[in-house]
Amino acid sequence: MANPPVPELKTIDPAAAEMIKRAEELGYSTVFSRAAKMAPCPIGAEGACCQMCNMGPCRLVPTKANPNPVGVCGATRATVAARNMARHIAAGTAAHSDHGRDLAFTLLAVAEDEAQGYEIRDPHKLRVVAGYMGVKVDGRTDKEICKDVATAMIAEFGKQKGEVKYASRATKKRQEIWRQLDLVPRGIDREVVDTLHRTHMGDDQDANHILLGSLRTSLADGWAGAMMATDMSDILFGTPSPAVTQVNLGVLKGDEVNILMHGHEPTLSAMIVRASMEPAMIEYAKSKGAKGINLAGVCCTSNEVLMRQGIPSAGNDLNQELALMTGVVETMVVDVQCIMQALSDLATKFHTKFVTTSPKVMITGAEHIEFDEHHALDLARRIVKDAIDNYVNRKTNVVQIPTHVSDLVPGFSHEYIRYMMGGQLRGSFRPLNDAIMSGRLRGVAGVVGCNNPRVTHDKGHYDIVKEFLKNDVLVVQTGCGALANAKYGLLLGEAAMEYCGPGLREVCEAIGIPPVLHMGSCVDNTRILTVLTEMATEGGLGEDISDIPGVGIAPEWMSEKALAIGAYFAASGVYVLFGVSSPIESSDEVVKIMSEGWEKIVGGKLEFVPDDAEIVRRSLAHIDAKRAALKLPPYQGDKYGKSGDARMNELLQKPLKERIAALYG
Ligand code: MSK
Repeated sequence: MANPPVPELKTIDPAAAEMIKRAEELGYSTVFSRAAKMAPCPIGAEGACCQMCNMGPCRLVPTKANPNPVGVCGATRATVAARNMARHIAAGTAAHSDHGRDLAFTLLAVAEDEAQGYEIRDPHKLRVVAGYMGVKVDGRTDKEICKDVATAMIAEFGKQKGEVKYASRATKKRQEIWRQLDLVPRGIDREVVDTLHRTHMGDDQDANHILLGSLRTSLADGWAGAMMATDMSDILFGTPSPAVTQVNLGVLKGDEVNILMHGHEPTLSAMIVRASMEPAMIEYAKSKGAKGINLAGVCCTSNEVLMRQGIPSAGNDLNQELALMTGVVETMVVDVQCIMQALSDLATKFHTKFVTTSPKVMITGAEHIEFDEHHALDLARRIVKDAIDNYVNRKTNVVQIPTHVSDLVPGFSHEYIRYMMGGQLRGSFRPLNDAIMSGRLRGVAGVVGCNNPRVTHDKGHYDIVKEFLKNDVLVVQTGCGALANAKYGLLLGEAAMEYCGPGLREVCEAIGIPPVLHMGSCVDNTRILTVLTEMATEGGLGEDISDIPGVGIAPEWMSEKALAIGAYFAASGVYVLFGVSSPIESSDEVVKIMSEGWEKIVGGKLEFVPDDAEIVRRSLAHIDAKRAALKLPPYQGDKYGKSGDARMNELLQKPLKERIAALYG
């Protein structure tokens, strides 16, 4: 099936709808209008276009006369679809992991006292990570440990032989499965190169073998590059714990200097937060007539500063242009990934400065202020000061800020989840496992990933998660999916009362958590792997991630990083479902390999299912099948009746005598 056309209803986000309408009135294009104009190439969309060499590109479209077309070199539809998929996974792995590499160099600069503005914010985590990396801690200073950890992390990228160190964090059973299949990554860069090499013209032509190679490459992301990136961010900027903040376009302020931070990396954004809070900078903003400096994020840079510094978010991926359309953004500063090129032109329609900062990312028309971890605070001060200077250029006649904002509680790191179930001394995953074993929770789901204008903005995230809550499935979210449901109040404790089944509601009330836990940016999907591993080792739910009644969903995926994430979750034993459309639709053989084939060998699989209701149906069927395999009682939605709080509210309406009778019989 080719990519679906743009849906009639472009978004369920009222703020986004208001700004899409405004763009239409002003005659400005957005991702929504461009998607409507540009039909997807049906051949590329289903993975049937081969561009690996200059004898093509070959379009492998079956006809009556030729039902099994091959390329000029003889490549089959299966080979072409598998090669395309493998290259996507390699690109996604490269992007996430390179983010980790940059953090490793910042960590090293901190250890050598050469990183202006940065410090070790979580020395406890540094010591935990040192343990994973085989770095000695006894009798050593934080800086000494930090230097060895950073050096060991950097070495993981260029390692040629052996196994990446973080693979040992998986369950014993998982490690055995990987070793038997030769799936343990040797070094991060080596696996990316391996996939790029084997998919070059004239190399690997067995679809199954190509895809097996791509699984190892994806594991270099999930169990190395991205997992290390998460840990290093925690060491440098603090391990997240819950905070209250806000999301949606209404976080922008009409009377303050607005700076939007967009992309993925926490390094420069953390310094911008610091610079914007300096009293001299605030005074400078006031001297220009602004009431203050207002920071907001977009996409995953937003998730990074949202969960650590409580900086509000202007929204997810498809909100990026709409935020500029408010006319109040003095500067939009971007780093890497998910940054639309259209922003550059759109910024010129307003007074907005559009600033690129990564040595890897320049965009025509943007001002480039290159990030350097040695002088990051000075660079951040320059960016903030330039934004303040730009405040006087704001065209007040084009200002329109939607009023919509929602509260959310982000910041559920796996460390905090463990802590909230027993405190500092008795923290464990036992209560969570017990809740699944008793049937209070039917299972768990990770609903993650992007937005995509080929489907209604945020709708897949919202509809699927609400169904899970109704069915007593505890949900964790990252990336743009988390920001989507934050807009609709699902990342708040109150959501438990409104949407959850009785078992889930009871668990949320007992622990004091929302039923949807924000676990970070898209790099932080690795936190979910850690939670699943801890659940598997806690006991009662089998001995590996593949035994747990759980699923992973990306309802509105669009990036190659999403495919890398989907592949490493499948390789870790998770049933993964992607929405929108299938990039392997052209080959039944490849569809079967990534579903039944992968399930047989690694216990997890990756399927593309465009219908949200079908995603929920397959997910719940899988969760129930896993419960049965563990010999747990079958899930019964009405078994737990009313939760404590709901029952108390009802009882409080009754006369005292009736209340006592109801409670004590
Ligand atoms: S930002 S990769 S659109 S989640 Fe991480 Fe959002 Fe997807 Fe980019």
